[in-house]
Amino acid sequence: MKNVLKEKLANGGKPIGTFFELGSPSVVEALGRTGLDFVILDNEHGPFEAESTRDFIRAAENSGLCPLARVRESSRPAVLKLLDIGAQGLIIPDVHNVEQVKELISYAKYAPVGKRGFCPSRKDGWGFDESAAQSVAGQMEYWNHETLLIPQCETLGALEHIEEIVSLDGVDGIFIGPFDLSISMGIPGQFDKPEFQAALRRVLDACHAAGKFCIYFTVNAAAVPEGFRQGFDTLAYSLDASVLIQAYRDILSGIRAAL
Ligand code: 3PY
Ligand code: MG
Repeated sequence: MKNVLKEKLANGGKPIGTFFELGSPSVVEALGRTGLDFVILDNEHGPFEAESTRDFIRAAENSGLCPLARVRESSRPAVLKLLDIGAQGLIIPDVHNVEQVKELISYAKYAPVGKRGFCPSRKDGWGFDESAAQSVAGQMEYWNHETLLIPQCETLGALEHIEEIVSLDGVDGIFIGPFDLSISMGIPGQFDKPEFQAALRRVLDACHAAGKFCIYFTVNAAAVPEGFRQGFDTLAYSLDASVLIQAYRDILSGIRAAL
């Protein structure tokens, strides 16, 4: 399936996504009616695994949302399963060094970029989609192009080696995890600190110098337009559950104030 998010990023389309934790395909369908561009099916902090994630991917595809997934861990099965069921991009948490990213590329990208294992699977209609009509080598090139590998920068190790990480062939972009990055820097949640802002600038500049995109995460809606002004290519805003709670709280407090 063509990666619409990748196209929007290439055209400067300022895509906006959100994390999905609530674990029901109906929630994905509902998110598809909001104007969001992508959803991140969170296998790291969310309660579900690959088998349920497949149903969420199906719901995203049917609702016009690009399905990204965050892997539960940096392992070959964690990467392969989510790609083979049709995730159009993988976000990889807890990256600490360049070697780890090289391993991830070897799991996620077919040769010659990596060593991804090949098998007809849901992503290509088990060998019956248009993409599967071409040679095996053609399919390998197609999927390397259409599937995004996005390591997170959320540790001091990743930050210290960010220029080398983004220069690797097979890394499509970086996702900054502000909570874990600030914790790793010893300034938990202090996103306004100059050293945190300098770290964001470093990652952003490294990504753009290497021709890669940079995603920022925020739970503050006002920080989304600000993030685009700072130069981030796309932003992930909050989580489905948090937004639901906030929306009900706001509506109920308005109702109660009017009673
Ligand atoms: C972080 O802020 O650490 C994240 O990974 C966002 O989910
Ligand atoms: Mg994190």
